[in-house]
Amino acid sequence: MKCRVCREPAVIDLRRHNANFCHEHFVAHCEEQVRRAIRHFSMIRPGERTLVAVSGGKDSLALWALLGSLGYEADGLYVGLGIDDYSDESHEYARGFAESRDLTLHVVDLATVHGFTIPGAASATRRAPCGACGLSKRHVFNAFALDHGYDVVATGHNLDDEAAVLFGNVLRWELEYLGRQHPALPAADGFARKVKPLYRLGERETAAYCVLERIDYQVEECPMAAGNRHLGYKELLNDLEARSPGSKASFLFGFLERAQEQLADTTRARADADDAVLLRRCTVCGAPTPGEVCAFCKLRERARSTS
Ligand code: Q46
Ligand code: ZN
Ligand code: ZN
Repeated sequence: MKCRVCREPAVIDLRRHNANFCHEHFVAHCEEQVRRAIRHFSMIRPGERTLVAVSGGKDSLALWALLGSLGYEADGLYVGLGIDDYSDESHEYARGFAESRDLTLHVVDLATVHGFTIPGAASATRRAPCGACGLSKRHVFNAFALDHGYDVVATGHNLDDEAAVLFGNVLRWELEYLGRQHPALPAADGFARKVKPLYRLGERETAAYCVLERIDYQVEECPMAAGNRHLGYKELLNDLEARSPGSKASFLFGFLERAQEQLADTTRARADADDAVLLRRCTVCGAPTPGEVCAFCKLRERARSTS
């Protein structure tokens, strides 16, 4: 197995690209995929301040490292979810990476700052934890970016994540979600720009990148992920990919090239026609919300009062 570029021994084969790469050219390949993603969707413009959502896992640490090697100055934000040992350990990985590269890592601990944890919120709402977790992370990242003058929030969603979300949305024909599923969501009143610079890299690639670049990351999966629908979709898509390499990428990239824009236009037109979706400010925290109190503040209230 030889590297496609230099013919030296390869360390990884990427069937989707019909290519093998040595360490050096695999890293160059990862950088090129991220560079292309950023350029194609104008994700980060020169001089902008970027906040990376850092979990301590392979994707967010690979993202932080890749942004650095492409010359972007990015700080990290770690959100403490209070998921027992898993959270303590993930914080250690995030902190270790930041220290080793002399990067700034901000921390918002849900329990300390907001008085609840994700397991607590899940039992208070009697719903799957990932709903409360996703809502809390989105809220905290956005609020932190706005409060601290960051122009853009970058998350480590990779090709596998995005293809699995797309699969779920198509399965139920969630047109509104499809209209909003995009690697770069523009800033709006009360919302920072959100970008996913890893959407062209698969999870096998981000893991290999970390291993080759000696980035220590949390391998253990979140214990609350069991039963998460997306895990099932990922397995299905992996089977498909094994039979037909490139399927995941053509599914996701085809959607982005040929369908997303029309769906986004339809969603926008519907939102414009519907007065009910006009956003006001949350009376508790000031975040944009269609109601009086935003979903995060409602969740926090519920989780605190039952804990
Ligand atoms: S951390 Fe949170 Fe994930 Fe754990 S509770 Fe679910 S959403 S699985 S990325
Ligand atoms: Zn090579
Ligand atoms: Zn609020």
